[in-house]
Amino acid sequence: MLFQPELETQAPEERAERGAERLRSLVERLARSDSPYWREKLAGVEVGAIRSLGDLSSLPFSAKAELRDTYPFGSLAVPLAQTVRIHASSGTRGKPTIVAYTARDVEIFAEVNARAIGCAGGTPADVLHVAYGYGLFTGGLGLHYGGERLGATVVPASGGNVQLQLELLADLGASGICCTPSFALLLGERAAESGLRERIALRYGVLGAEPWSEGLREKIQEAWGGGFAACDIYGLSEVMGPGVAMECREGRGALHVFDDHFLPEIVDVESGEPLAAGETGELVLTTLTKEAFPVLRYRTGDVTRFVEGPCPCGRTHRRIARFSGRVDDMLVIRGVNVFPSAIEAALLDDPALGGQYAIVVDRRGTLPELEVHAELQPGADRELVERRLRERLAARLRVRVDVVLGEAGSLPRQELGKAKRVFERTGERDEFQQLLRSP
Ligand code: DLL
Repeated sequence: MLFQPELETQAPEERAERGAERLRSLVERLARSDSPYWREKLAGVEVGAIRSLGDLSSLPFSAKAELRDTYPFGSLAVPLAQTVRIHASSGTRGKPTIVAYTARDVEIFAEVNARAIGCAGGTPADVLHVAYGYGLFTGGLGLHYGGERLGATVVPASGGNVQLQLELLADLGASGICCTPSFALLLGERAAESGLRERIALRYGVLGAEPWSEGLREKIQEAWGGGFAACDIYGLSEVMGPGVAMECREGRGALHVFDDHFLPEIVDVESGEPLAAGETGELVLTTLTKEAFPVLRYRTGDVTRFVEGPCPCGRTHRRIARFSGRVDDMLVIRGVNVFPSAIEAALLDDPALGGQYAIVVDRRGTLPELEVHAELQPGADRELVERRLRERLAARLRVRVDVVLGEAGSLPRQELGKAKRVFERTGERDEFQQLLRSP
């Protein structure tokens, strides 16, 4: 369902014209703001020289480290009294970044998430179960406001408490669920075990906040049955939260970037130079309409490419491919670059394996070694699957990988937050063993 049909199907040239006006007014606003961060960054930038979106590449980048250095409010572009809400990035890579919203920002946050839920097939008649964490994390409240804005009946379930969540999904008749893909799979597994699966009639999932492969999508869709569409939602706190880009159920494989609000570029990771259409690089985002906490050419660290051509859903937003990882997630194993997402894809291509896995980087020797833990489906031949997986991983990654297969259900499940898949093992500390030992 299109929540804002005129805006979502607007001719790209018209949107670009409006975008250039918005960009000009953003730069003007930031250069005049009270924030020394913005005044310094924009010193020497001539606002009059910004005539079209093509001029974007002449503007300076902003980076996560700068936002962290100006903690908490150094890059705030309005007086704090004009803001109505605070969120924070999850802080898994250091100190959290504080982000703030004006009332207008909260309105747009809700609008883009209403669009996103519509992309997955959501309607105002739905009961929508939101199982992203509520709190400083943007996921819960972002999709909550989006669901309400769409007119759905929102159930603010938040994370954890799997049994209660399953009962609510069944009793309240939810058609849509918003949560991380790993939690969608966990709920699906437990629904089957507890016998509640038959009483749950989910049609779609708005799944994101962590990378996930096509293989995991298949597992989730299998767990929830034929009619369930698992759709990918992308976003980040520094730019807004969820609702920056969303996959529609008609054109799966690519995400619509809501580019009337968030302007995407893809640049070379090393040089920062814009890449040609179709080339893979780092996604850079500029917020065109945000008031409190705008970003200019923000280096997201997320790796993707533009996907050209019209989408069958009729939306005209620029599309990007699903994410292959983060610039800083890349493991370097004996000189070879390995993205955890490539390991996930290789694992989930094997029908004899479940959707849970863990990657251990063993750094006890001179050179790091990779160890992959996964779960064998009941009845599968362990030796055969182990050998098959070892060979597939070696062929695809070009490094040797140790494979350890356990029974279905033997790996720890995470009920809160983003799935942690990569664990470090050093002489002093073994994160994976610690996890296995924790209750
Ligand atoms: O994860 C916002 C969000 C909430 C998105 C709910 C989607 C759903 P942060 O905690 O700031 O914000 O983390 C942002 O998570 O830079 C990506 O590396 C990663 N990420 C988010 N969505 C996806 C996705 C929220 N669909 C960081 N695929 C981003 C891959 C994703 N990675």
